[in-house]
Parts: sequence; structure tokens; C-alpha cells
Amino acid sequence: MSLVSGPGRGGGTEEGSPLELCVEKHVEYIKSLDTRRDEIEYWYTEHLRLNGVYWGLTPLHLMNRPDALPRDETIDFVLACQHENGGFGAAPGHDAHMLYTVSAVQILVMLDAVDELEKRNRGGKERVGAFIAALQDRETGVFKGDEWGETDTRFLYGALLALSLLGLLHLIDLDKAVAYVKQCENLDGGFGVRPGAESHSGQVLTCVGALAIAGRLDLIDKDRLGAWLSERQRENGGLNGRPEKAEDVCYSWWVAASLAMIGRLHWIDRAKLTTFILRCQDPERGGLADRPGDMVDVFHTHFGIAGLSLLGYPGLQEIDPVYCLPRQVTARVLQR
Ligand code: 3PZ
Ligand code: ZN
Repeated sequence: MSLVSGPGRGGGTEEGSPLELCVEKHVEYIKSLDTRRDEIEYWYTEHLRLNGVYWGLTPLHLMNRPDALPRDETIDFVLACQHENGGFGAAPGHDAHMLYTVSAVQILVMLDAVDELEKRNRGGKERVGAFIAALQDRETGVFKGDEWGETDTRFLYGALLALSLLGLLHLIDLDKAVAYVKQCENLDGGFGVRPGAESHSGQVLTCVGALAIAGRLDLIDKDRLGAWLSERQRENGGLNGRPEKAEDVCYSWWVAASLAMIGRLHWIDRAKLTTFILRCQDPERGGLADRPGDMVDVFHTHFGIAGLSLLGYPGLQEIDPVYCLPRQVTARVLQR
């Protein structure tokens, strides 16, 4: 199964054409990604496959088409990516890594199939939790992506996200993880990839998300961070990752979800951002690109539709900004 394709063709919305989400086109685009195994790009992107399934499945759920991909085949594929050590690789036979393990948990939770871990791969969710917990540095509280890799707040956020969905947060030192995130905070209100590193919207999302899961949003100066985040909006309505950089649909998610978590989403112009995201659609072939006129991919399709959901676009399921999953999914699992 692959939902990461190579380049599609650049579309771009013509000036003045009606701006509506082309739901049916996007459903067909995502479905088509899994049927292109003959194309060379399929093999170039094997290292992204499990993430790609998450990026394809989430917008389908948001667009009320959860059955557009075969549920049983998806579950089979996810379970085939699991290792003896409990973690998941990008595809069957690949090494286990935090990022794929988080995607696996998000997919299984979305499909209400966490029980299949126990039924079919033995060890159940506890074995997944043990893989993740072993990647925490017990001195500093931060996480590695795999046993050799570097540490990064992305992995810390992923660990907290997956463990909380599995009900296994007690396996780690949560206070140490929170203290590490706090050290990544900068004077501008943003967060960097590690203590002292420059603020970046992607890192802000991972740090704010981690604090939200830990129940420690009280540690954030919300007005100062909200000001830095709202300055990310550009003239055309799009959002950038840091000062002076170009806008990109995926940053719409990092910035807007962070603002939503601290209760400041109204600090950006929501109508202008909605218009920007809709202009990134390819109205003929389906899918969304990083910015208007560029080539579409499943990653920007996912984050674009997630952004529209956060902005309350009509007809979409509501998304949970902390978990980047449909609200009804996290409500079922976390009972909140
Ligand atoms: C993209 N990855 O390193 S990647 C990703 N980027 O695996 C997936 N916005 O070829 C797709 N840029 C497209 N389909 C892009 C995921 C990156 C992010 C690159 C990107 C996005 C602008 C330049 C890092 C979660 C997981 C991973 C990332 C971020 C968040 C690429 C380039 C990089 C990657 C994959 C393909 C353009 C798709
Ligand atoms: Zn992007």
C-alpha cells in the first residue's frame, strides 16, 4: 500500500474561479495513489509509506469518506510493518522508527483497530509502548527517533501523542519531558528544535502539542506566543514557518493548530487563510500543493484539508488540533 506518489501535475486555480473544496476530486486523488505501483515514484517513496497511509486516510475521514480505502487491507499493511521490538517501520522489513510508530498508532486508532495488535501480532499495545518508552533519555527527558538517532522535540511530541492514545503515558517520565520542552522556549515566545535553537512553527506545534497532552499549557505565555504565531500570516493569507520565509500550506497547520491549542485562532484572518488553502487545490486532478500552482502531494493534501477543518470549513469533520485526528476519534479514545 502506498499513498505517497511522485509528482502529480501542477494545476492551480484560475483567478476568479469559484473557491470551493473539490471533495470528490480529492477522494479520487487519494484513492489513485494506492493503485500506481507500476510507476517508478512508488519505489522512490517506499521510505514514506506508513506515513503516507496516515496522510491519505485522515483527509478521507475528515471528508466523511472513511471507507474510500479498504479497512482490512490497511490494517493488514500496518501490522505487517511492526517489528519484534514493538516499533513500526515505513514498510514491511524496514527498521522501526518513532515517526512510523506514531503514524501506525494514529491509523489504528482512527480505524478503531488497536485491539488487532494483540489479536494478530501478540504483545499488544504494551509492546508498542515499551518501544517508545525505551527511546526516552531519562537524564534530559527528550526522545530519540530510534536507538541510534538524534534527539528532537518532534520525537518527544510523537511519543506523548502515541502513548496518550494508547493510555500508556505512565511508562515515561512526563515531568522531565515537560521540563525539556520548557527549555526549548525562546524570548520571542516561540520554540526551537532544542534549547537555544531559533523558533520555527513546526517546532512550536510539537512543543505546544506536547504540553497540551501533558496538561501543562499553563506554562506558556499565550499572548507572547500568539503574537509570534499571528505574525506568520502573509499578505496572500498563507502562513510561513519563520520570519521572511515563503508561505506553505503545511505551515497553515503548524501555526493554526498551535493557535487553536492556546485559544488564539481568532488572531489570524481565518477567511484569508481559507481562501489561500482553497487556491492550493488542483481542481482538475485533485489534491493540494504547498502553494497555488505547484504540484500536489498527499502530505499537503492532508495538512490543507486539516487546516480547513480547523477553520470550520462547512461539511468537514472537526479536527483535534493536538492529535491531528478527527475530534470524534480522539473523543472516543480519550473520553474527553
Ligand atoms: C514533504 N517530509 O522529509 S520528507 C514530505 N516534506 O519525508 C512529504 N513542505 O520531496 C511529501 N517541503 C512532500 N508526499 C513533502 C515529508 C518532510 C516534509 C517537504 C516539504 C514540505 C515543504 C520542502 C519533513 C512530518 C514528517 C516529515 C516532514 C515534516 C513533517 C520530499 C521532500 C521531503 C520529504 C518527502 C518528500 C519533495 C509528500
Ligand atoms: Zn509544505
